[in-house]
Amino acid sequence: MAQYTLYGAPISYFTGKVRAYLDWKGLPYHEVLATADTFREVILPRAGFPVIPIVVTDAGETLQDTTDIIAALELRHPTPALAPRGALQRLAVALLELYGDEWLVIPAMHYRWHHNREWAQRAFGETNAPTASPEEQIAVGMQRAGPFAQAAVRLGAGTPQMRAAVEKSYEALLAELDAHFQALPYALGRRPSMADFGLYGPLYAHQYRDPASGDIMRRLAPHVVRWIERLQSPPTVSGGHANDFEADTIPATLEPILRRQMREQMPVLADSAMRLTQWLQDHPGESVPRAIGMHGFELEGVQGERIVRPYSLWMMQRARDVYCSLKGEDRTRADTWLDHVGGGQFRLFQDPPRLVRSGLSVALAPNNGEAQGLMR
Ligand SMILES: N[C@@H](CCC(=O)N[C@@H](CS)C(=O)NCC(=O)O)C(=O)O
Repeated sequence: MAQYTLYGAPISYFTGKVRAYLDWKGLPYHEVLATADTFREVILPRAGFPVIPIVVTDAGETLQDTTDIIAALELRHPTPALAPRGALQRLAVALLELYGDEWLVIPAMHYRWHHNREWAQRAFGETNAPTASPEEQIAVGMQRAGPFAQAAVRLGAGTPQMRAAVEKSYEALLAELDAHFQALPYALGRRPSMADFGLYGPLYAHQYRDPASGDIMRRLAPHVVRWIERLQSPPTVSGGHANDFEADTIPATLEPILRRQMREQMPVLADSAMRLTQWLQDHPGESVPRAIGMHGFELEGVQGERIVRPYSLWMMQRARDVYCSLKGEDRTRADTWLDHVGGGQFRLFQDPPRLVRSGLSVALAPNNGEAQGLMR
């Protein structure tokens, strides 16, 4: 008897993240396809807005947002442990989840909508209207896929020069990931952590499963393919305590990946924080939209434009919380490691006011964090 119901779809980035997590944890669940009917009858009434995935528990609670879903399930099912205890590993995990969720969405959307568009439109139609005729599915798919296709451009992959830069960066990342997974089975070594599920989101549904992207991955990164398949048929994990993670070190082969994140994503987050802080001052009492205008960014030496996403700063806050909670020896080790991977901007990040998640955006935390003892 299933304890959880996952409403999602094979084509969905964030469904992939939660599905891989549920499979590895061995939690009892069944998956329901997010068709148009499912959206109308279940997702909209429960979540209040159209989004996948959501998880519904046997007790009827609705969980939304993959980071919050996994955190809630981890509290209920602490073993096998997903979170390492060591300071450096906790920091690396939070950073890689931020990277997977909020940065690798750029290549994921670019490749889907600029290299797999017709396939993706058909897949959207089949998901939305599984019983319709192929012609109807194409029409439905084109309509449903519209906003997602535009998102590739809004997230940054607009001009031909920037699209080439996105591909250059992604192919280099694939080479770095391939070297890592050639050396080690999982991100932190011998057992999966949240870093694996964070990276699996962008890399599975779009980059492994979409046909043209899957060809690229199989050609350039066979060890990444094997890691994806390993996460889909998880071995039983021995033990189950957080201290099963190896000593608190970060594998050297992860360093180029974190260095890439620091170089590419951190300047965007720093500018987003400045803009959100200003926006909050200029719009007192207003709810924060999913995008607050556009800003410039740089990738592989190319200048582009993208939306400013407040939600990314909530994910960043989680990583900053890990860092800011470190004391003494742990802080010193984290600083040394961050400097080593080019993380000066992360260390010195100018945090916006304390945030809480609100749907697909954020809101100011009550008392702006003071009540939560989070003053820095
Ligand atoms: N941060 C959210 C993102 C969820 C999300 O973006 N889901 C996509 C499908 S993979 C979606 O339904 N998007 C609807 C939209 O962006 O309006 C999470 O972690 O759950």
